[in-house]
This record gives sequence, C-alpha cells and structure tokens, in this order.
Amino acid sequence: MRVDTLRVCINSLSKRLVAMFAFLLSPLFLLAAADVVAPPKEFSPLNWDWISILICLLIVLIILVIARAFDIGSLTEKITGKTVVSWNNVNAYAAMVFLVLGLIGVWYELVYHGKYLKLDHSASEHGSTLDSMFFWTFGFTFFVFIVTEILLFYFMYRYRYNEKRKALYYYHNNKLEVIWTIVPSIVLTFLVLRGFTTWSKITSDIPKDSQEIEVFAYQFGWKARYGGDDKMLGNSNFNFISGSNPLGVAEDGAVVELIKELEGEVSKIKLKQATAADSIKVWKAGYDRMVATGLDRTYPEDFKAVKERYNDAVSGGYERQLKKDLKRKNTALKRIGEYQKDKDFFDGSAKDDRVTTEIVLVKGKPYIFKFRARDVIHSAYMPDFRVQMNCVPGMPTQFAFTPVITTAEAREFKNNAEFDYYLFCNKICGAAHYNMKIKVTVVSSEAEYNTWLATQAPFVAPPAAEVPVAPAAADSSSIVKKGTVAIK
Ligand SMILES: [Cu+2]
Repeated sequence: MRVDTLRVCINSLSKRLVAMFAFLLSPLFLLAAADVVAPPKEFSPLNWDWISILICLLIVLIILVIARAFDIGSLTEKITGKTVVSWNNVNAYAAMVFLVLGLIGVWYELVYHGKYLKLDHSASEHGSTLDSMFFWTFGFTFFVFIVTEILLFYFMYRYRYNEKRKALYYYHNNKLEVIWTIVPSIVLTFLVLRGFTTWSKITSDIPKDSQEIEVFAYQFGWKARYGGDDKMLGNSNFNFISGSNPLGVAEDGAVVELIKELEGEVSKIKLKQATAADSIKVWKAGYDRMVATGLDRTYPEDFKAVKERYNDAVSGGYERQLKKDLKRKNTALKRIGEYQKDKDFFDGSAKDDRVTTEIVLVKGKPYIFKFRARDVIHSAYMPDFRVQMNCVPGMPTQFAFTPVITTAEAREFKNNAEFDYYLFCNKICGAAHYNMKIKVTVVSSEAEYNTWLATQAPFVAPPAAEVPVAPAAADSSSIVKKGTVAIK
C-alpha cells in the first residue's frame, strides 16, 4: 500500500515537472524575446516596466490553467481507465521546444552579450597568443556544447517510449570507447600544451634585457618602483616598512631612521610600565569621583569608558598590553638588526630607486613586473595588455611582457582622446577595492621615458597623505605622526 502511494506521488511529480520547467523559464524567455525587439541599455531586472511584469503574470496564469487542465485529464483517466494524455509524447515535444528555446537563448546571449567577451586589440606582444587561445578554447567547447545538446534533446524525442518497440540491449563497443577517449585527449592536449608553453613564456622565459619594475599593492592603492640610474632595484623587506619608506626598501638611511623611531617607542613603553601603578591610581580616582558626584548617571557613555579603562588596569590588562607592545617592538628591532649585518642585502642599489605613483613604459621594450603586497592578497590586472597576476604578502610574483601600442596610438585607434591604460586590482580586497588603480602610460621612445624618470625624485617618500596606514594597528601611531623624510 505504501509503495503504491509512493509510486503515485512520483508519477504525478514527473508529470508536473514539464509544467514546472515551463513555469520557471517562460518569464526569462519572454524577457529575452522582448530584449531582442528592444534591447535595454543596461541588463538589469530594474529595467522591467509594468507591461512586462503584467505579461509575465499572464503567462504564469496560462501555465497554471494548463497544469489544472492536465490534472483534470489525469482524473478522467483514473475514472474511465482510458488514456487521455500521452505523457511520453508531451515530454518528447517539450524536449524539442526546450531545445529550440535553449538554442535561441544561446544565440541571444552571443549577439547581445557576446560583445563583452571581445576586447580591443591586445597592447602587448603575448596578448595576441592569449586571445587566440581563448578563441580556440571557446570554439572547441562551443562546438561540442551545441552538438551534444542537439543530440541529447533529439534522442529524448526520437526514442521516447513506444509500446511496439523493444529497447536495444547494447552494453559495450570498443571502437566507440577508443574514439571518445582519443578525440577529446588530442583536443585537450593541444589546448593544455599551448596554454602551458604560453604561461611559462610569460612567467619564466624572460628576455635578459628586460627592465625590472616593482609593483607594490596595499589597501588601497599601488606604488611602482624603478631602479634608478644603475637600473637595479634595491632589496626590500616588510620589516623596513615605515611612514617614510612605505615599500620597505633596504636603504641604510631609511632603516637607521626606523630603528631610531622604534627605539623611541621602546623607551616610551618602558616609561609607561614604570609609571603603571600611578596611572592606575589616577584612573581609579577619576572613576570614584564620577560615582561620588553622580556624573556616572549624567554622562553614562563617558562613564562606561572610564569604568572599562579602570577595570582593564585593575585586572592587569593594561600592563599585559604594554608587555606585548614592548615584545613586538623588540622583535622588530632584532629582525632589522639581523638584516643590517648582511652587507649584500644593503648593497646601496636602493639609493637611487624611484618610487612612483604612475607607470611609464617604452613601446617594444621587454619588462618584468615584480609584484609584492603589503597586507592582503591583491591582483594586478591590466586588461589591455592581457596581464593578470596575484600579489600575495610574503610571496613575490612576476609577469613579463612587452607593450606594443603606445597610449597615443591607442587613443587614435579607439578614437578617444582621454583614453589611458590602467592597472587595476582584480581581487576584492576590502572596502575601497574599487579605488585601486594606477595609470600606465606607454611612450614611443626611450628619450620620453628618461624625461619622465628625471622628474621622479630618487627614493623620496610620498606625501604624508598618501602613506598607507594599516587600520587599527597598535604600532602605527608613530607612522602617522612621522612626516616625510628624504634620504640622500
Ligand atoms: Cu586590492
């Protein structure tokens, strides 16, 4: 009895699946059809007007009526014992309708949204290889997709259940197995090998005369660093990062400055430790006074802060925090001291480095971008050059490429006098992620580049307002206060 009930349930459910499918998809197809007639400016459900909504509701109603009619049909079947609706036929035709609507949907997407797949001509040498890889991968998968979808739905239609036909028992065929193993293998090998060789060319087969540029990511911006007159980038390390040295460049003067700063903070903390008992007394007096004078009720918010500070001090939290701060500063000092002993690390090549807020490249010259990140993972993305690489704290990454179209040429080509290349962040890295970009200019001659480089001061700190400061970092107060320090 229970099995019977289950069977009836499944049976009625399968019959309703077709109606449900149509029910869910019809508004989408209707909208697609409406877009073909009058494409909206921007694809958004907010663009639906009330007529479209009414038409959708109408379609939903019609489908409900049809579903009801089918219900009546199956009731009639139960009573009379005769077949009123042949569900095998209904499903078969629904499959064909679904196939046709699906193909129309694919065509619609290609025509109206396909343009977003197409980028302007690549402005880098390797970019055209990447574009052709995208083209072939898309071409192969699109072809296979169309063929298999047509076969899938056509077979559902053609070989639907028929009382007069017996299903063929066909369990194995070596030839078929070989064909559908070897053909995809060849295609995939072709695609994967091409991708592999292209990738290794970009990341490791780097021309010897490539110029190195460091691209440094932080919340929320970019800085670039050029090796100065010696064309060599000095070393860097996150331990050296300070207000005047946002990239942590290994430069004697900057590091000595940082050590002084840290030592100053150490003595401040030590002073606080020595006078902790007095501080606690003062806080307790303040707390008692507020309670005694009734100010705790007049200014409950202020009192809350006073009480919290007092409780924290009494429970030892204040002193524990001082101890922690001291340990952190001493660790930083120790690490910096160890690096300082390494004379190869401080080889002086950082002195003439240029830290810039713009990237300038020369057309036809090979470059290698070295990426570093200060805080979280960012991703350097230059769509015009077909370049993208993650910037990971503690893990330097790189990307080699050669620009082949100057900014001026691109402006002419795009017929847009205001066009500029940009390097964006392509990893949602925090609240102001959308703001992370740095202008990239491609000039036509080395002379133009040299003129620009001459305007960039050698390793001078950027204006204080631009200095990235990690939010809520306990030890960042000194960085904020510290101004610009020029290192000679
Ligand atoms: Cu970012």
